[in-house]
Amino acid sequence: MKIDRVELREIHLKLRERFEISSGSREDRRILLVRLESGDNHAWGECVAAEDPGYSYETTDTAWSVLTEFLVPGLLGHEMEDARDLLTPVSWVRGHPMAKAGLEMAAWGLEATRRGTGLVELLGGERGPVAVGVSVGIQPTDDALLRKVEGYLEEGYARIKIKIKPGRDVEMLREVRRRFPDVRLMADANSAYTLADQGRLAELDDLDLMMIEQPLSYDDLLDHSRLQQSLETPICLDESIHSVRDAELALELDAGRIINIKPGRVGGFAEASRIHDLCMRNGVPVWCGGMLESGVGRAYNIALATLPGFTLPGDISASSRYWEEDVVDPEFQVDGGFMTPGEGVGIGVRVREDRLRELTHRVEVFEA
Ligand code: OSB
Ligand code: MG
Repeated sequence: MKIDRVELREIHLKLRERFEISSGSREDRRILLVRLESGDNHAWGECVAAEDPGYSYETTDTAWSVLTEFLVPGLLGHEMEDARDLLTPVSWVRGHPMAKAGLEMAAWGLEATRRGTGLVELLGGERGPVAVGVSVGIQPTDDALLRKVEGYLEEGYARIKIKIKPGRDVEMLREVRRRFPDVRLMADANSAYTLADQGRLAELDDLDLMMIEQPLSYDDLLDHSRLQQSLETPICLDESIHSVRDAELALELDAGRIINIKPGRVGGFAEASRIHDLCMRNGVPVWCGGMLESGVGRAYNIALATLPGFTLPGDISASSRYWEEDVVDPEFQVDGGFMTPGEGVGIGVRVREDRLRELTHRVEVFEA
């Protein structure tokens, strides 16, 4: 399958509400979409880079730059065997996994389209409803947080993740636990702590959390390992894992006992499935994280989460949790805590190109 045409498109989508995490907050998303074309087939993919380098060094603009200067020119006209080898000609490009993943995942969508099948089948997942959770941003008050959690529980989410930072952590979570004694609860710190906070973090052990996600630095495994030895609550790694090698090192060091796999953070589906396989072999549970994606990115996340090692609910929430109106049809819905992957060929849902045009801020087209 030859890549005949690549289109990069930046769309702007406003979140229904501001999303705050320990490293900053966001309301207006600048999303980079990728459209690959081969013969009569095409598919859309999404690059998960954020607007600022607070989560990763990659941003919408760095991804745009690396894609236009190096990745797309390196792949255009390339005859790929299957989606897994799309990136082979540009394997010399170091880093930038988010930019690479946008292309790589679109290639899986394209491959599925060409074969007349879905992403789930192409990946080898099991078609059916997937248990999903929701990630709740830092709220101005504990009362506001309790109301938010209550609303999401009414919507049926199978697990609630709460963003924390120093000053908004143990007491706040204790309130949530008191009010909802049986709910599956976890916390995500987005690297807001250091080992000096070990005592404070150990207080979380009383709250029956499923895990604490990425408490320490984004590039640190050694301190996570030290912290894990003193905590009963499992640590889940997010920012620290960019490849199967990172995951191997993390498991070797016991730096975390759960891994959040975001395909957009690890360079795409091929690397994501390698991390999944490694974790399954080692009995380490994984779940699929999110990056406030549009429906395009969500289609890939929900498909990945049908693999058997994804035993914990992911951050794969309904379209309406993020947007007034999504860019795919049908929109993603959550019913009784479950989401079902789209039934269509390719990515499973139709991308509304008319709506994309309305939301577009820049486009660049490359032809072989
Ligand atoms: O740490 O998982 C994270 C969103 C943006 C950046 C980082 C994270 C998140 C989320 C939201 O937690 C997940 C989602 O619902 O997309
Ligand atoms: Mg996280």
